[in-house]
Amino acid sequence: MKSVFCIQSKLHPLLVEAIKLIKNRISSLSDVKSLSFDPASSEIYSNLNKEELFIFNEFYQAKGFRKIHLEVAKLGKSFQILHCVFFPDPCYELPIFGVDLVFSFNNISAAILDLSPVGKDLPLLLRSQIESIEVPKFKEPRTLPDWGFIFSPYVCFVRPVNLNEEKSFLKLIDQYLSLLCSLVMIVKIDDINSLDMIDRLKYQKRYCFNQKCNDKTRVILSKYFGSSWADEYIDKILFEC
Ligand code: BLA
Repeated sequence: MKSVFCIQSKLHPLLVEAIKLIKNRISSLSDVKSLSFDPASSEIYSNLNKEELFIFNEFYQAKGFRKIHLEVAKLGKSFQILHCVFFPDPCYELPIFGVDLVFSFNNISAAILDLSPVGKDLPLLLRSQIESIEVPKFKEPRTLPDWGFIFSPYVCFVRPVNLNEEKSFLKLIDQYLSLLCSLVMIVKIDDINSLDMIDRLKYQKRYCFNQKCNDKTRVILSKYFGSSWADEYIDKILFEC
């Protein structure tokens, strides 16, 4: 499989930087291995009215994570999207890391980042660590949709208005990932049949179920690839659980 780096010349520089920092964090994890996936869903190329469409997917597994998914999509001239989710191994007391960067006509229209709980709250230690991060004040915060109750109180959902804010958002991605990567080394590992593990899996399913309620993702994918393809892609690739 080609790496997403091969297509970076076609991408917004901020997106390229985000990919780099996420990949650096992934390679810092223990026992990282690339998950092989059906090539038909790893690299998707298409054309619509002479507009080039592509979606690149990379999947990894590592100690503490059952699936790490990094996706970069370029849908014609209008949209560029970075989507990344670290789904934890439910035996580990770890949150779900998620980031979505949506560029519309070369401007970021949505930047969202969270460490989402897989229980009633985030673990206490993580909460105190996140609170020590200095979150910059973004000028255009955005309102979460109804299904956004799956996110933590520390979710950052903004439209960065200038380069400064774009850089601040990148820094925050790295800080959240840094916390997650240190946490994986010290958290408790529960037994595969433990009640805690079963409960965390239930929360992962709830996370995926609610992410699937994001009509904006469905609308965009349907516009370019048709609605049944979009539904299947959302179910099987983006939020399979
Ligand atoms: C919003 N997601 C969006 C939007 C688009 C996409 C077009 C609207 C942008 C805007 O309102 O300005 C599209 N996102 C995609 C597509 C993919 C994608 C096509 O990932 C993949 C191919 N979404 C996630 C993850 C999170 C997430 C992991 O995939 C959170 C960590 C959140 N995206 C999210 C939220 C919105 C959004 C909360 C705003 C939804 C709304 O305002 O209704």
